[in-house]
Amino acid sequence: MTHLFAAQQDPADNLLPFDGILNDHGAVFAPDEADAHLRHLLADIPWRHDEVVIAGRRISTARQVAWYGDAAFGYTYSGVTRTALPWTDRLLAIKARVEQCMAPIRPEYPGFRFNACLLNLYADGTQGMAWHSDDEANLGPDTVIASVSFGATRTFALRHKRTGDKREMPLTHGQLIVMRGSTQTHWQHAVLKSTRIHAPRVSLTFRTFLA
Ligand SMILES: O=C(O)CCC(=O)C(=O)O
Repeated sequence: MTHLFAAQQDPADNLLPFDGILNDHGAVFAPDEADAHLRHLLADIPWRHDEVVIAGRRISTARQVAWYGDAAFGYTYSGVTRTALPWTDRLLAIKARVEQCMAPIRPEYPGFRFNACLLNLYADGTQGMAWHSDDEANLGPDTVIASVSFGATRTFALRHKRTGDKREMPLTHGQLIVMRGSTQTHWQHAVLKSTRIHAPRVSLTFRTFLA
């Protein structure tokens, strides 16, 4: 297993060996700012258990989610459609910081902006996210996904669909990573479970929705 980094990375570095781009911006929120975001997100977001359809049966996940966007988009994955809630001021402020951090890659994406965000709440390490790619048609090809973490450090893993190559990295309080290029076509990602983690983590995954 290759660990992606031990020390702070240059956000311009690509942490994937091939077939995609993963940039690590490190902690882009100061600890007190990140603490305030975590506290308010835990209290104010109308968290709901996610639902997936497996073998024709609708199953509720342990993890909770919320889906926000510019418009009441319907977002369908794992056989279930969710309708976006309107942005809150806090989410817009976090989004603005993320977009500001991504300024160096803007020239590669003329007119680019995020218009939606899927939030995930993991109450503790017993809750994770299974291997998947964010390759739904309404995200388009070579989609850009920015992921911000608040709360407990969790291990984020990537696995190449053909070669099985794996990468793992800890995602810490206030950290921003960006997946782009052909990452969603060639790699799956997951949030690994651990019985040693007893605190919550919230992730915000900003996306550009085409419909
Ligand atoms: O919580 C995370 O960091 C990953 C979330 C994720 O994989 C997703 O929303 O598709």
